[in-house]
Amino acid sequence: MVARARAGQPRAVARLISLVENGSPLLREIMARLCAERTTTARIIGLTGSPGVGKSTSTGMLVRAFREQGRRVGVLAVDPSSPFTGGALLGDRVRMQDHATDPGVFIRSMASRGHLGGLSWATPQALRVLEAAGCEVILVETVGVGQAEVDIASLADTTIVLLAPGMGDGVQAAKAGILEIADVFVVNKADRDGAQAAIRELRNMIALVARDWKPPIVPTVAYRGEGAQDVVGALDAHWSYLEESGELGRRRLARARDEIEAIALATLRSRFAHLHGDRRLDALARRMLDEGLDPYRAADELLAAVD
Ligand SMILES: Nc1nc2c(ncn2[C@@H]2O[C@H](COP(=O)(O)OP(=O)(O)O)[C@@H](O)[C@H]2O)c(=O)[nH]1
Ligand SMILES: [Mg+2]
Repeated sequence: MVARARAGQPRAVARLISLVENGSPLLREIMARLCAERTTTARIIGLTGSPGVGKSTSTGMLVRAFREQGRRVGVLAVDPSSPFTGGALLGDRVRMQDHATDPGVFIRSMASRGHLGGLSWATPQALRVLEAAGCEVILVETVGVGQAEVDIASLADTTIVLLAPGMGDGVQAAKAGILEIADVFVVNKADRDGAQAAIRELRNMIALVARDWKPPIVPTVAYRGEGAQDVVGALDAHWSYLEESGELGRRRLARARDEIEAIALATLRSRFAHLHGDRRLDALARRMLDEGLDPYRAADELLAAVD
């Protein structure tokens, strides 16, 4: 299956990502092969923002732009908020229809179920599959809700934060800390009233943040494809900054660290899941109640016993 995915067969790619989604025990072997035989490195671009702001439409627009450059493109739509696919993601699939028959585009959606430890656990593995299939650029769309957008920023080389006029996003922006995570701001729906005001407000806020990289603000009308080249230009400028400043290496190292940590924690958690009702735990609880054992010592003994 890995060989077929590597050859770019969409069904093998889809199957491997399903295994990631379901936390298959085969993943250990699959990841070992993917890592050992890694030949290419994909450029990972995250898109985040409120529901309805135009992430899927913009993703479609960017896919078209990268395809025009002859690059193979992957799209991963991650829904961190619910264990159910369908719904919003179904709508996304309709918007991506243009690319459905293009062999140079892989589109997958993934629900990150709670028990997998969410985005941090599964997304890097899905990205690795798409990378192995030869994707040079991977766009990751995720709904900007709470922790998810911070997670996406730590997964991507470049994070695009989308806003739209009239969604009250300006105020939200400051609150949610997106000023820290956005590498590029896209003000979509620039065909609507209030776009210029939104851009002005954003520019004032950016001016207050001390960062090496000042995120550019790009207006777009995604459903008409307007502004696509400006977004690509902003992405390229950020990419150059990443390479020249050494930030690219730092981000990727941090990402690898996060992934290892997420797997280690998930493993620990699953080991402990079996402990509930375990005799060792019962015995320690008994000793705590009857023999004055303190909970820290008890926890130490438990940790020493679990492997
Ligand atoms: N007026 C306007 N509507 C847009 C634009 N881009 C997308 N939309 C519409 O906004 C709605 C939500 O878009 P979608 O891409 O699904 O948003 P997502 O939830 O962020 O993925 C759809 O009905 C789009 O057709 C735009 O530039 N201007
Ligand atoms: Mg969407």
